[in-house]
Amino acid sequence: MTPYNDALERFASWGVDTEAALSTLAATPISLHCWQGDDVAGFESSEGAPGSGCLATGNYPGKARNFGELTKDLAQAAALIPGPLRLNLHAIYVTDNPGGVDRDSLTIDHFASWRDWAKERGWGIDFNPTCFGHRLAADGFTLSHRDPAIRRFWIDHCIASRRIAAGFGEALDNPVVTNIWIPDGTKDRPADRLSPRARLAESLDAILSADLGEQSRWNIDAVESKLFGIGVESYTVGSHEFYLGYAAKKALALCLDAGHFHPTESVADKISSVLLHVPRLLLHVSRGVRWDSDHVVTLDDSTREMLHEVVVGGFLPRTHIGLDFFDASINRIAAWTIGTRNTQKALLLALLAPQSHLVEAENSRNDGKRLALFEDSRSLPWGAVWDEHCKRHDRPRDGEWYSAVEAYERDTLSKR
Ligand code: RNT
Ligand code: ZN
Repeated sequence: MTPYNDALERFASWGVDTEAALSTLAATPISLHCWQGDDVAGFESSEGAPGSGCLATGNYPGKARNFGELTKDLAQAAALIPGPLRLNLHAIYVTDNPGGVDRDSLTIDHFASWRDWAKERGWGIDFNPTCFGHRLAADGFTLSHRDPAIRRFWIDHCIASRRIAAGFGEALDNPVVTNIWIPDGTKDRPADRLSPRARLAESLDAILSADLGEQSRWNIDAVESKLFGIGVESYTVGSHEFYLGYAAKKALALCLDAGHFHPTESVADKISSVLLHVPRLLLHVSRGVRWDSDHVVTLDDSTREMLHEVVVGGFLPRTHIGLDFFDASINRIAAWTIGTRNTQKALLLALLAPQSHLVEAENSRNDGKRLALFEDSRSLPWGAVWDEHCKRHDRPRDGEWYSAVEAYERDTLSKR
């Protein structure tokens, strides 16, 4: 009896089919965020304007400086991650822009290297307009800016991004999520909370009304809210309520970033509510430590519960799982590998939950039994199922991959 066969029987006695769990896990891609590879720097040659709204802390050596290095690092991480991946790309990672056009004029041709790379690897892509780190975002406002010319620039960048996404989708035969996040907000209490929000709604209307024609079926629009940011402590224009209402009205995907709420709020609890009202969910799996610190995802209860809600709600077909963390203080290949494997483990644990028994206990009002099932199921031999997943995807098991990171650091990263 192998450990996996033993686990299979044990789970079966709890009403759980480990083979079904493994095949769902194997069919669920995780969108690997390119920005962990270089601390959200990007490849634009221009000024490198301040006020990014995304703060990576740390200066671990060896970060990727160009397309060649970033793709090499992504391939190394992917070699340690079992199961399908996509690439979550930001517009600042533009590769083929010799003329240096500004962000409002980017097209799919400026991303030809990524398109070819993804095609070769069989990966899907997700895309993000970059509404930060630019001279026209230096005062902290973009789509809600009071200056119509600045607003127009960011509207055009977002329209360009939707077209790029659709172009990727068509080329890869795989729909692309375009996620809009903006940093707009104020450090201190604003006098007028309404006008910027009204302008943001108007800008989004303009962005979404741009016709993508035949290609539109390859693009899925998403919007991402936030509670606060550094320097934007008192007011965020694109708040949760703002985007929940907007996404419901326009039938958009809603992005829930695990770090974008009050630390005691349960993001897991929001999922069944929002998916009654919006067609699709984008998760930004992240880990806030005291604030939206974007730490590497661990196998903590909040991550587990988020994925649990997605699975037991039957929402997996309507959910896109993306990662959003950037730790510049540790080896970046390790960061990707740990965070992605943990997201996959959280998904596996959700797929292995004894849901039929839990619901039965709940329906018979046996809440003590329900709690016992929840707690006892934590020690079921799910590690053997995870090992089996790693084996079937020809990737190292837990405890057996870090030496590859060390070798890569020695041979490649330390030479940068
Ligand atoms: C910022 C948002 C956003 C970014 C990425 C880089 O708070 O979470 O998703 O992290 O777009
Ligand atoms: Zn995010």
